[in-house]
Amino acid sequence: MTDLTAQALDALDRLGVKDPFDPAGELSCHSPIDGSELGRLRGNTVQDVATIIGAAHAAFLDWRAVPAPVRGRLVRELGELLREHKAELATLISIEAGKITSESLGEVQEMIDICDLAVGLSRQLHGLTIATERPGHRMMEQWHPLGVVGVISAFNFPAAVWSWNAALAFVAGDAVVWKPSEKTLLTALACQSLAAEAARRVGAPAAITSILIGDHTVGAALVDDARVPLVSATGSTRMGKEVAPRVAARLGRSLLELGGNNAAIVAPSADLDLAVRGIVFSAVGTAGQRCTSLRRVIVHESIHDDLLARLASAYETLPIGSPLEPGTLVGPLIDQQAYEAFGAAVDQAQADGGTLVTGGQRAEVADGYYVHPAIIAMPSQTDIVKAETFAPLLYLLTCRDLDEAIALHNDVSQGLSSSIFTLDAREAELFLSATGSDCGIANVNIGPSGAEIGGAFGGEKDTGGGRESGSDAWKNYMRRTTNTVNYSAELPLAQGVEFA
Ligand code: UN1
Repeated sequence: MTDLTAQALDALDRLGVKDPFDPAGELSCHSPIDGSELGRLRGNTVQDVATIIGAAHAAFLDWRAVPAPVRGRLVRELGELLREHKAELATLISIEAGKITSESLGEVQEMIDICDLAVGLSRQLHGLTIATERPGHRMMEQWHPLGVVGVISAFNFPAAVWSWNAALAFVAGDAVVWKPSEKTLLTALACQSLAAEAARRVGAPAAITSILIGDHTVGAALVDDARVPLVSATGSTRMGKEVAPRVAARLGRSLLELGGNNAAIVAPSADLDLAVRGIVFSAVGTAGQRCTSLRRVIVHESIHDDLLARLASAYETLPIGSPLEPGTLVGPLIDQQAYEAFGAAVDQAQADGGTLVTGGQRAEVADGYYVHPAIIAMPSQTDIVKAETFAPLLYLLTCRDLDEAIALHNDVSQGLSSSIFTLDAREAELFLSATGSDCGIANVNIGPSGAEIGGAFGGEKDTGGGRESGSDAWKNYMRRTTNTVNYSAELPLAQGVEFA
């Protein structure tokens, strides 16, 4: 047994997952830290999916009748369990997803935060009262539980993305069936264990929370099941384009949070020290493997050289290594495929006329796929710049004015997150206006990544249009009814229709 396996098993044990491994299992769990196999798991079959969804649906039928503020207790328990087990869940995330400890702890904090938000929401799932044109009538709307929510999540936020969906779905009165990434199954088992324990503590039906362990065939069975009115999918645009038509074919709803190609515009007035810090965190954090990671900097020509020099020197001292070592800022890429995509993008950008300013090579750390984060100065926004490469690869583009910057900014297919560094209020407001950034998230003087859960999270165009987490995203997980009540003894018809 490797040291990482022992650590993972110890964390799992404390999270309530006892002896998960089965040497004969068909699914292999790896750590990107050293590429080693942690253990093997037996997956679910397509037949299992139908049974699990059936049980979830039956649980939903009971759960929807529990008053929402009482449902909130489940999420409060989940939040408490996450507080109690923050360190071991974070360790598991680091071992499986390769995130540095501080970011793994941050991910668990994000889960605690959404639980807090959901507890409060459980008393605020309110509809409108609307003026009616008919005397002696009242019109109002109510929000009712929706049903079984299918959640599909990616490796890079192996726990938080589930919690954004699950915490809201649980208070909304729904059951959740989760298909996690095959790359982060242990983290998923741990989250499921905590949710099951929270359900047990409050006496909620056990099957309101379940997971599907397996490959895309298991995911497809979830997507195609008519008992699942909402499929919330986070991952690549390619995955979203497969999921959305299948869900639409049975007239289900999808909530999509897909790829990003997030940029930062750096204007002449920018505070460059702040900009450099914001850019480095967003471009290099999570080894560039967030959907909100910064991939493009669009800098004004007058400060291009200065910014480039500062970024290059910041990049040259980045500590690359095991995410479990204190002080590391750049952990490994998730796997060989991610490494190859990084290398191919670095080569293509140079073939397109780009200049490799720093990084781009493999860093020799253990047996994992560690890389030196790259900056490439590009003469123009070529196809490779428009593609999302899930790695620490930052393209630098030059602009002559803000109009040109915004045009370049929006000239990609994705529309998740964006930012501008400027001290000029006019520029900042223009960027946030209807004619500015076309993304779901637009920031001023912070990078595009690291959003808090209070805001609606998601984006436009190839990002899929969904909004998760805060604001009124809870409405995705409920069904709206419009109710008109006649408390008079007359029957006036709307639109003045006479029918007698
Ligand atoms: C993702 O990468 O799928 O804004 C989510 C952020 C995080 C969430 C990222 N709060 O970077």
